[in-house]
Amino acid sequence: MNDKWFTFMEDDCLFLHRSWTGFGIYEVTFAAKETGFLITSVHVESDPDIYKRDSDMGEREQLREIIAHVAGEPMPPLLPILIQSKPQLEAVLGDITTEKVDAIVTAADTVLLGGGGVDMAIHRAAGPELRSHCRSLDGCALGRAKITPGFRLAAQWVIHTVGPKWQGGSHGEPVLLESCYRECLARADEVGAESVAFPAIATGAHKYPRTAAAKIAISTVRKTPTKVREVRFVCFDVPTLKAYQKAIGEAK
Ligand code: AR6
Repeated sequence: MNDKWFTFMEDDCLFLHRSWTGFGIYEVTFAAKETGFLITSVHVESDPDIYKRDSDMGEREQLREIIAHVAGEPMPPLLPILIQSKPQLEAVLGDITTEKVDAIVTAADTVLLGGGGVDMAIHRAAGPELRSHCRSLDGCALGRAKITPGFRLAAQWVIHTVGPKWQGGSHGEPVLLESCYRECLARADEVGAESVAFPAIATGAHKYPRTAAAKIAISTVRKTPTKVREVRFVCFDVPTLKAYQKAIGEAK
């Protein structure tokens, strides 16, 4: 610890927190190489209320200095660093079909042909081309995600994911729900979508308790490496919105 940074390691990850506020700013992961260690990823807090970001180059230099300070020795000058920011998170009340983001997520079933709830609303708004396109996808497994164009939607893409049915919580539901969020971010990264809107996956017909589902949504999006910069949780009712706002507040 020095006057600006409190640093600690957990497994292969170095955490750099601000000494005064305690806010986590950097998470740096390392991989062992024959000649030492290589930084494989760097996550930077991008909420401007917590940390005003420098340019990526400035950040790279700053990190090099901090890590050199922690390690007690200078870093090699051409160390490759992949800078990734954590996405900004917000929860809003609304209808996801009207969201002006790069990609919206739908809570689908395994055949991907537009069931009820948010999936039906998205299929209606996207037009029949979406169903025709989905027919060629050969469905989607539980906990996975597939991506299609948004057709008549404002969003360019629709990410279709299949959430778990709530069966009391001991049938793998949390792991499957977490997988839905990770898979959706992976699909978004594959097409370069930088803003993504999620509904409260599995909390409708599938009856996943909203508080538990919101916690998984927030924690998974915060810890998953992604190039997505903005994640909006679009809640259809006030209790769901409150659950998401609370989960976002607790995760800070
Ligand atoms: N915008 C935002 N959220 C919405 C909207 C909307 N337009 N409409 C509903 N929600 P659900 P699930 C919310 O049932 O639980 C379907 O039949 C809703 O209030 O759509 O994952 C599929 O075909 C709830 O908070 O999805 C599957 O078979 C959330 O979206 C099955 O239901 C999810 O509710 C999936 O069940």
